[in-house]
Amino acid sequence: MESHAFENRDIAVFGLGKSGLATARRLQEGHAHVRVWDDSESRRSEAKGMGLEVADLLNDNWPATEALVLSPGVPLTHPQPHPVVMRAKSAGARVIGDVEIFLTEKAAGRVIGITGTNGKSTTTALTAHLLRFAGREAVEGGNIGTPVMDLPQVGGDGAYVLELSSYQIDLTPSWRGDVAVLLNITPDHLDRHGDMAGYAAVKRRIFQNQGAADVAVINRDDPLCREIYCELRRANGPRVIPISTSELLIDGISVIDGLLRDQSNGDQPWTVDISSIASLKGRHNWQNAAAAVAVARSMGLTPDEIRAGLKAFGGLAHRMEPVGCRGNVSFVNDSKATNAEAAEKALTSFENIYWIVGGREKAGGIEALRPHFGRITHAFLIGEAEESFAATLEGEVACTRSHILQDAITGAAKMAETDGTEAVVLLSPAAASFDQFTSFETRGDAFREAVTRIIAEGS
Ligand code: UMA
Repeated sequence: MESHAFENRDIAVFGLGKSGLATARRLQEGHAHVRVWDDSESRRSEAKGMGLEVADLLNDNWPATEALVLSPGVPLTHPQPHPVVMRAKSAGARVIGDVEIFLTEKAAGRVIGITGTNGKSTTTALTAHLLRFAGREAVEGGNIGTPVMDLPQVGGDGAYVLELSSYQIDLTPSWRGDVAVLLNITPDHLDRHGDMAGYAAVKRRIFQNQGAADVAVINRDDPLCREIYCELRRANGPRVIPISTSELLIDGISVIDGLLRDQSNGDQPWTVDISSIASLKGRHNWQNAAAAVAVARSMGLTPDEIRAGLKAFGGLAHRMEPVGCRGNVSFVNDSKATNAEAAEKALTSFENIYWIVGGREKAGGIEALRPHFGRITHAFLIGEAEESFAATLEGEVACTRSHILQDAITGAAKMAETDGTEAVVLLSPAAASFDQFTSFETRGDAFREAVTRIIAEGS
């Protein structure tokens, strides 16, 4: 996606991670005069190597610079604005993000924006998958990983499915989604938004500027979302589709005990049983499925297209990813669960669990998971958190100190195999990976590779 909005004009880009580099390059291809900077020396030299003009935006003058494109990870308002933000403001430049530029550059296609504290990556991936499975042109990007400026142009019937973090919404003053989704709002990133009210206000902006032709999908189960739902219903704004996993909705989409029921069009409901879809295990995934189905319906997909698409969804890597089965044992990679809250979702989705847990401990450890210890048959502890987690589990869950992932996998697979009934070997570490791996992805990849070998040996 070339960017021509700033052709022959001056623009600054601060933050040279994935999104900043993509934006700077697209702007440069579109003949803007782009100056870039990053607090990290190595990022600056990488940018220089790519032919970008590196300029000290913190100390240089800002002659005629119209806008500063700020990376989402750079503080805009809290705990305090980064000095480059102050510099831009005093020079009269607008401070925006890559999504703002994207909106001015996209030529055609509908824009679907998905936000929420949890579940937005799965919902984004599932929505794009449903559309593509039904033969539609759809691309996904944003917080999910692909910077929006790296997305291709889609045709008039195509769709951009964007996962938007609160940081990205905050940097997109003219945001408007043809379809906008709000999944939930629980405390997160409060350091960057001041307090809960500030965070919720930014999330609320996913529905800003929407008109009667637009669609708002919102989770009625979440208290803060319910307030927003009521406001939206009262206003003369978008068509609102509520979703719920706890109450049967006669004007929306509900998933009760795994049965998804859609009555969002107000006519005859149709249903699909998603309880046995491995990639959509757990109530949190039912909520994600309800949201994705609401979007798919509003994009004109038929119930049959949606049923087929849901069943073919493979899920996201490292998020309760089914890796395979051997005999009575299934193996699940939930390496993305780097804290107790995230691991809780996996623990409540399975029973007879052989749990691989540990890594670099986060505040609170695994104490919050105590109510679910009854689902765990045996725990295999790894990494720095080994002793601390063993102390929490003591007297409630039998443990093996495996130290490293490889030994935990071998031990868990062996023990689960002799279990006799259906069992799951679950990597859901409830801790960061950095003591033994470079990222949660490399930890999950190592799990997947080891399990693939174990399954191959058994067959
Ligand atoms: N930097 C500074 N000074 C600062 C802070 C950062 O110079 O004070 C520089 C860093 O040195 C680095 C760059 O800014 O070079 C990093 O920018 P960034 O953190 O915004 O990262 P990107 O690589 O551009 O990735 C961003 C999103 N990152 C964040 O929001 C923190 C990615 O979301 C997103 O996938 C990517 O754009 C593509 O759109 C990641 C994320 O962690 C997954 N998101 C948070 C979350 O999900 O909780 C919001």
